[in-house]
Amino acid sequence: MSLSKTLLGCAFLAATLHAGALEPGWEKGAFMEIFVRGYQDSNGDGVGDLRGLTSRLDYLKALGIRGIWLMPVTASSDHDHGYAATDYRRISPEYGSNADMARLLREAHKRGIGVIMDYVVNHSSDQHPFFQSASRSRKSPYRDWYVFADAQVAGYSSGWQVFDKNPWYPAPEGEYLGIFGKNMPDFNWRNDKVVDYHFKSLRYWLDMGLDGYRLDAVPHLVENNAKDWNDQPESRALTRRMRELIQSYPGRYVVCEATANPVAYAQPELCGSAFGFGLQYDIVKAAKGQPEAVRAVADYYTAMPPGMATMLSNHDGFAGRRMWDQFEGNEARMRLAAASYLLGPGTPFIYYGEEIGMAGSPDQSPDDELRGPMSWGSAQPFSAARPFRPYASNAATQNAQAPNAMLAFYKQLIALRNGLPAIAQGRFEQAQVSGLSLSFQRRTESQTVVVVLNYANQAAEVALDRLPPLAALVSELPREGLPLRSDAQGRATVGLPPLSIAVYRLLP
Ligand SMILES: [Ca+2]
Ligand SMILES: [Ca+2]
Repeated sequence: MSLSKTLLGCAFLAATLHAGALEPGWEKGAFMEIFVRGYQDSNGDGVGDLRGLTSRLDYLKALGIRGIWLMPVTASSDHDHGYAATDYRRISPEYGSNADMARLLREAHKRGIGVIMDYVVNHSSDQHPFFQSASRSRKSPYRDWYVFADAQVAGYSSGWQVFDKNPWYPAPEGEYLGIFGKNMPDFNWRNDKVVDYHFKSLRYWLDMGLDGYRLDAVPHLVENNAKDWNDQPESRALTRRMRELIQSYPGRYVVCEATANPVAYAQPELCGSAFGFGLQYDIVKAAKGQPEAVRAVADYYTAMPPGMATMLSNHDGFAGRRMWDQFEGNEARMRLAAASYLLGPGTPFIYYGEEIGMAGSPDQSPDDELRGPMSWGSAQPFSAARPFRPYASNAATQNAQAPNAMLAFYKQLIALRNGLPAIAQGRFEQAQVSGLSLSFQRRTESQTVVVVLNYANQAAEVALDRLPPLAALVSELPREGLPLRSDAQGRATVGLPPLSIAVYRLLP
């Protein structure tokens, strides 16, 4: 009795401390997706780590970041991206200790920054002790934790094609399912012991003060047969249960990777948030001056649920190369791409280094070029040693230390998001597309902001005809911009220089 009282007291204290740690609505601020291996090395081994990241929190705070998504940080066998997990409750020794994680959380909270962690739900590493046991013997207590063909009807494993591959692999005993490859065997989520194990692991980090999760590849949790393997009802039901567990803790945020159907997974009753894969291609095309893509961006924002997570690129090659490489260093067009999502609805995720115009690592595979060491500059570099992967090809000129116009612009955009509730939390309304210009309004009950983007390489006169009549608007971007007034019909015209952005706030 006294023990359970004590535990209750601890849980209450932890919840109280956490509830005060972050402002309500923090999850609508800008996030930074961080590959810890590539962020900051603290001990001179050429590999980034949690202490290194903690030492860079002031940089993130100064940038205006409100949330961090850590790519997997628990022990893994790949010694790179971390998605081949060998332990769900222990920080990878290369990155530090669980105590280092607790310290990162405390220090981030002091700066008003929440931290979410990648959680790899569908599979473990083939080196995970559970799978090592399961694969060696049909009598292993962990045999039913994974998906083996011998537990299914005869012929179950024939005729599968997943991502152009047969996902079944031979084990010392029998055949197992590995949707993402031989080294990442799928868990059997129909086994209650697996559910219980992962739910306890999720709680482990939440109890430490973690602010939520990015749940990896959730449409792949449960497969039914060779045809019905993607986005099955059972996978949705499990995703929903995980989201409910996580949000039984106050103030937590969950975002899902659900490439099968991001809009469905972003609904509040399912995951609540999901990455809007596809939008980033249209934003890049719009910023390169393709008119049909400008319309596509407007249509996407008009239709999407407010919980969508947006981005320009991430750690995966399929989502696209780093912005610098896609735009070949054209900073004006990169600024337009940045404004197209940082001033939009949803939760924007900046991929680390994007804010300084960091290029990819040279001579690497499409995935690896995206995961290079952060270009901090030569005064306080990523590492005193040779880094685990080559520095970005433009690290000498484009870094966080050199005078950097991109960084200054990102700070401006994020400051607008942090300072104007209509941008962070407001509805997306009154989108108007004309050629290569896009305007839209962001609105809460008490604030209206008008965003105007000129994607054309020439000056534009943009007509706004859906404003309140006789309204006064002040320029928020550029700061020195002239005020604007709508006529009795709610119309106004804005002159924009080539490849530029204007933001106005309606005076109440
Ligand atoms: Ca290190
Ligand atoms: Ca699966």
